Amino acid sequence: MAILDVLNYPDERLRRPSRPVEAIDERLHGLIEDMLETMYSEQGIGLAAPQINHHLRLLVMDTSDSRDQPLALVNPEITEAQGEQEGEEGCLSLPGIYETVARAAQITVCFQDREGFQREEAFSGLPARCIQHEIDHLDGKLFVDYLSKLKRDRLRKKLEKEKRLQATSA
Ligand code: K1U
Ligand code: ZN
Repeated sequence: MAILDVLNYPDERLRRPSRPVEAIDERLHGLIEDMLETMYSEQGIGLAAPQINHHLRLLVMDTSDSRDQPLALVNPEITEAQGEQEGEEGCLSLPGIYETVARAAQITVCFQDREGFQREEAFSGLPARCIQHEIDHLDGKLFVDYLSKLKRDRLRKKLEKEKRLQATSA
């Protein structure tokens, strides 16, 4: 198992759409284990493959308080979405940035599990939010894309300032 580097915004590789997973084999199982280890070590509740520069339709998550209920969703597709919920989101590719985003409140997701079985499951609350955030990553979309231009401009300035400070202290 290994802890992998997470790409940071505004890295253009985060904008690349991911391709479907074709084979659920030992290699994919190794990638899933590495992604889970990376997610737990970064204290995340989810991680999408493109964030670690693997442009595959694969996400892992664990929204349990006990941090012992890992899930891997291969080729996930939202087949139904209902209602709306506003909630705070963070992103391991934008450390320290938290913003409120509106998402569907309940979703039904079709996916393959890590054994390759086709499943369809309903999610609500934080798991539903997390899956929508991660599927956005698979499509090259980031939660900051939902913010107003004013908020995005403020965020860009904040990140540029942080980069300048890092460069002067190095
Ligand atoms: O995909 C990622 O970058 C991981 C991200 C997932 C996520 C968090 C919150 C809402 C939707 C999706 C994180 O795990 S960020 C860190 C985190 O654990 C967190 C941040 C805010 C609220 C809850 C958890
Ligand atoms: Zn994210």
